[in-house]
Amino acid sequence: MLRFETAGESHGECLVATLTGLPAGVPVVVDRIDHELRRRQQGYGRGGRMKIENDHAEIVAGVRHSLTIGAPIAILIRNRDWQNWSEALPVETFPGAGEKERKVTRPRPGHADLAGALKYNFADARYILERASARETAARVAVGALAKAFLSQFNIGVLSHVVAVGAVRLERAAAWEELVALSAKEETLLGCVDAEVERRMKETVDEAYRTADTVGGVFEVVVHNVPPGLGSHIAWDTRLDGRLAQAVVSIQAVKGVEIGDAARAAAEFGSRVQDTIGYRREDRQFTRGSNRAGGLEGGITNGQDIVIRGLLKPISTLRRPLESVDFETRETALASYERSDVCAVPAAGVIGEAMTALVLAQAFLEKFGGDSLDETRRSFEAYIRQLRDF
Ligand code: EPS
Repeated sequence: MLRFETAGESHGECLVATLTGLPAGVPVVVDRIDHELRRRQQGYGRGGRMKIENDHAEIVAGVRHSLTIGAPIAILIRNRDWQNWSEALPVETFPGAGEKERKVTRPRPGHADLAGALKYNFADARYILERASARETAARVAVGALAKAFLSQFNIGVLSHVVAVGAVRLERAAAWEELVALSAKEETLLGCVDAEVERRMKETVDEAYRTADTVGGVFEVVVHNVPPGLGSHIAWDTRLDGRLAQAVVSIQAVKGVEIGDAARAAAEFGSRVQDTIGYRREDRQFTRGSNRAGGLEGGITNGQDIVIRGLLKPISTLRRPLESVDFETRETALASYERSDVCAVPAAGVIGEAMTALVLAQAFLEKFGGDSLDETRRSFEAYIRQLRDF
């Protein structure tokens, strides 16, 4: 069973991730992981923190001579900002530590501050926001890059693009090749495949900057070349659509998930939303008239691209803060503000890719198993023969 965990506070020493269950023999290139980390740091609207950090994956276990060895993989990503926080967030307290604390006593509406402080019984939301912060997603992207490396051995690709920033939307489908070109770019603006729409998205972010506000949006993750038969209809928790939805909605600030054309389909008659079935005799392949189902039927991949969207609310840390209550005085007060991102939709897309790749690699290993990549490949190839002979 493939599983991962992360640890680390936003302004602590580092982030840590472990990934357990990847077969032995998967090629790992640290530069590829760093490329994904760099993609996550980018996008127009990112805040001052991204000028401090330059994320790099330090693999400290589970990979030797550029191959996984079947053991748990552990990755560290150091926080450069830690040097500014070592006295505010020490592991062991020290005389005078109280004066160095950077308390957050005016919880931000929309952040985990208040709910977390109540739950963990802290009179200061600092420890809550340190862990709730989207900084944690750097660790997810690092292990997600390993899941992608594994899936790429089977020619499966996972990429994303931005389909909306605020009210500005991309109104056409994006081709896989466009996503490939987007992901290879050294600089990301807003991660949209259409330059004109991206320009209008930028205007929306500029408006948020001007008005000291923030803006959300929608990203779309596409999984290309996925075989039919991953996930299963047999139980609620084996359905891959549900598992992917959980993975995407677990990303900080994501409040909604859409698979395929779900929102449009809900407003249409049934005859207009299904994907008709055809057959091509020359290569003995079933074909589909469209992909409104987003590659999933009955919680099983159907061989079409998986298409899953994450709906991001605007980031809750506002330069023009909203009304809150001070924990100490219980008086009305404006919420805390230090600094923040104004828009993080492209970054969320990269995180969505990582989460999707991790869940998909898990479903893939459930079906094909294998302690070594060769063993997984044998089982995969036998299944592909079964499909051909169906
Ligand atoms: C975040 C607040 C900001 C973001 C951070 C998420 O950090 P800071 O408080 O240090 O300015 O930059 O995201 C990252 C650090 C990152 O790597 O994505 C929050 O409160 O969620």
